[in-house]
Amino acid sequence: MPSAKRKSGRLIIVSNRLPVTITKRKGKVAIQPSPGGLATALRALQTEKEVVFSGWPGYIPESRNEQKFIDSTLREKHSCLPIFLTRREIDKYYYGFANRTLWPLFHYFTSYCTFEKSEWEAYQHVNQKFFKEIIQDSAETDTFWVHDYHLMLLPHLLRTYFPQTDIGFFLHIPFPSSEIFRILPWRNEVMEGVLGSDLIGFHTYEYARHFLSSVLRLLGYENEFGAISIEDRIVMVDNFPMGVDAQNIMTLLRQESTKKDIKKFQKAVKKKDRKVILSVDRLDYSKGIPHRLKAFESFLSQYPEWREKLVYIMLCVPSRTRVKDYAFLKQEVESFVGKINGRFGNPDWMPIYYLYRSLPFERLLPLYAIADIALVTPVRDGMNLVAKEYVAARTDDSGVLILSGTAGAEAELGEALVVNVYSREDIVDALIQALEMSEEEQSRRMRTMRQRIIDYDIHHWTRSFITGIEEIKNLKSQREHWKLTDKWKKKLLSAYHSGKKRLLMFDYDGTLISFAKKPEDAKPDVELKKLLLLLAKKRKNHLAIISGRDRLTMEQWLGDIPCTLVAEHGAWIRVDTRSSWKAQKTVSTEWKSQVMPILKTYEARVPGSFVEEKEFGLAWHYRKASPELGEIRSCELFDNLNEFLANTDMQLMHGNKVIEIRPRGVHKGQAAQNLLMMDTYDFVLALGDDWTDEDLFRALPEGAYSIKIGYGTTKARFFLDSPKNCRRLLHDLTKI
Ligand code: GDG
Repeated sequence: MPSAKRKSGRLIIVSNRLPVTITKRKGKVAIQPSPGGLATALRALQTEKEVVFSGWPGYIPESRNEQKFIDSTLREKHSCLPIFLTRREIDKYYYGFANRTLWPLFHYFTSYCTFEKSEWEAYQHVNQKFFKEIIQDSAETDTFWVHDYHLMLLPHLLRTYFPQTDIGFFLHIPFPSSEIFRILPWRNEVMEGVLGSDLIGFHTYEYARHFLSSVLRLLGYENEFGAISIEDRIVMVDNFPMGVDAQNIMTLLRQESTKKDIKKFQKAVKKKDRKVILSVDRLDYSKGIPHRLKAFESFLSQYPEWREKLVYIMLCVPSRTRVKDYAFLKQEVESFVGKINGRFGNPDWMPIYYLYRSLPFERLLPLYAIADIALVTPVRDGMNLVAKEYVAARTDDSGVLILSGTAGAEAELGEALVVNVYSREDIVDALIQALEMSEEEQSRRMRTMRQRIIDYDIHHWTRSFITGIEEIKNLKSQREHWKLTDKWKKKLLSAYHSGKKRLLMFDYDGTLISFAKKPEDAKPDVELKKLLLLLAKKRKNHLAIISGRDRLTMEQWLGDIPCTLVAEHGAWIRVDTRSSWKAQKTVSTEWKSQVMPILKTYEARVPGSFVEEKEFGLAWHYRKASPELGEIRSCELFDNLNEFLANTDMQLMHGNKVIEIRPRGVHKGQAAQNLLMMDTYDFVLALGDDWTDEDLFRALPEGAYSIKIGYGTTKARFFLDSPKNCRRLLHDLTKI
């Protein structure tokens, strides 16, 4: 494979298709860069970073020599790393899994979905192929930006090969509700594939929310304001609404050739002052074309006075013609257009100008310029750039945009006439409102939208996404800084080694042992008991296990270890095996009889949740409940109890999948202070995972080693990513 000029720290844009068009005429291959807002905006980033495109060139070479020629030309002259696909791969991966499974599923057309194992295998194979080809020509210092539903497995593949590299993924189509996504037999693989990224972008907040909800339900990963912690990585999910190249549109409109075309078109279709309605779509079932035609037919029959006073220009761009649903759609649309033209047309007037072809962008712009109304009514659309291009092209602020609420663009174009595409009446009403709208109103609506389109253009979009990746890169290096690296671990072990009196304070659940679905299942295993015993028996050590658990469980599970046990977050203490349990604070427990019924109601309302009664406290656990219901109800319960317990001596805590009520002033920090006063320690180590452990970290003297297991805001000095790594640290301590 000839090597593209390699510079470290490049931005590699990976998408199904390269932004080039390859044609062959009279035996000669010609390669042209494809125009288009996205490719231009990405190329514009060249000034800051070398940009390389990787993807299928859209052409199957006829010989090895031809492939070699295309390959080297693309590398040398177009900054492209081509991935050549065979006819079979294109059929099964592109037309198959991508366009007959993911596309309809993500657009809520479940009845159009096929779930063919061989197509899924081809999808995996092509994602692997992309991966293998890309790594041959890239380095860990490169940044990868993977695009769209064709390559959802690629981020994970890249992550396993380059653990430290920066990877972004952007989905151009909607991400459906988790109820729809879970239909996919290979949902977890697809999800894990995408989660290999550092930054995952969607057009709208809704799609991001749907994605986060699927991640939670299917894989159990929670998020904090869009940040998901997966082992020692952080994955950020956010929305980046894509824009259009508004400046370029305005420049093209000022060109003489465009002005000429506008005049020509006006003469041809606007004669007799006819109003022009325009739609521009790929011929795709997600674009709602039949719904729109039905509405247009109703409009013509309900408002005969408008006949001959308008024309509807309908540009349909051929798309995925080898998928059978698309071929049926073409037939359906064409017969409908014929029916409407036949029913309402006359030798002087055709209601619909139907164009089934692709036009160069410069020829499309005059259509935007002459259209009084743009009728953009997709059934479901990730964003819809046609709506934005129309607005950008209305340089005199005239014109009306009719837009369906199910297009992502609706989130930013609220001044449009927003319609429900399934309601014929809605579209008819919007058409009449648009036709009768005053110039002032048109301009008021259009001006606001146009300014937004200019401000948030395609360049703004590429830049925000790249900045998003940079921000995560900084976050990653900050995390590295706080991580208990080998260097810091060595320092800790050496301080432990030279310590003469050492206090070790360990939390139990989530620190020494991983969480289990049922609290009673998180028993200490043989290895853990052995490690704790070894540490407790060292003459210089004072080991304390400080937990929120009740004293009975602690006694049963850890009672034989010669260490201090602290139960119920510090309410009870057993100093050593010779002493008995002592309450740290005596408080009344009368409140329990009032709070218990409230907790029981929630136990009944949230399947899988349960109430735990402790001597001084009560806890409602929801780890086993449906994650979303659990979160909603827990917040509700927290609010209810907060009011109820105000002015009492009880304190309310929202811990890790638990709501707990305990006496005020009893917390792990208090317990730690009591322990610190028992002797003079020259080495102090505290381990914890939960926010209840933050009290413990806060109470530590300067120089103490405090480690949070897992990530999140903390007072601890260091992070360790999991109980598994915490266990490793205990092993190392026992070896000293
Ligand atoms: C996917 C998502 C999301 C149209 N006809 C011609 C032509 N076009 C250009 C338009 C526009 C683009 O194609 C169409 O973009 P859309 O956004 O409307 O739709 P999809 O193709 O389905 O795109 C969509 C998009 O990705 C971006 O993330 O918005 O939701 O489905 O730019 O101008 N261009 C030329 N000739 C034509 O005849 N040259």
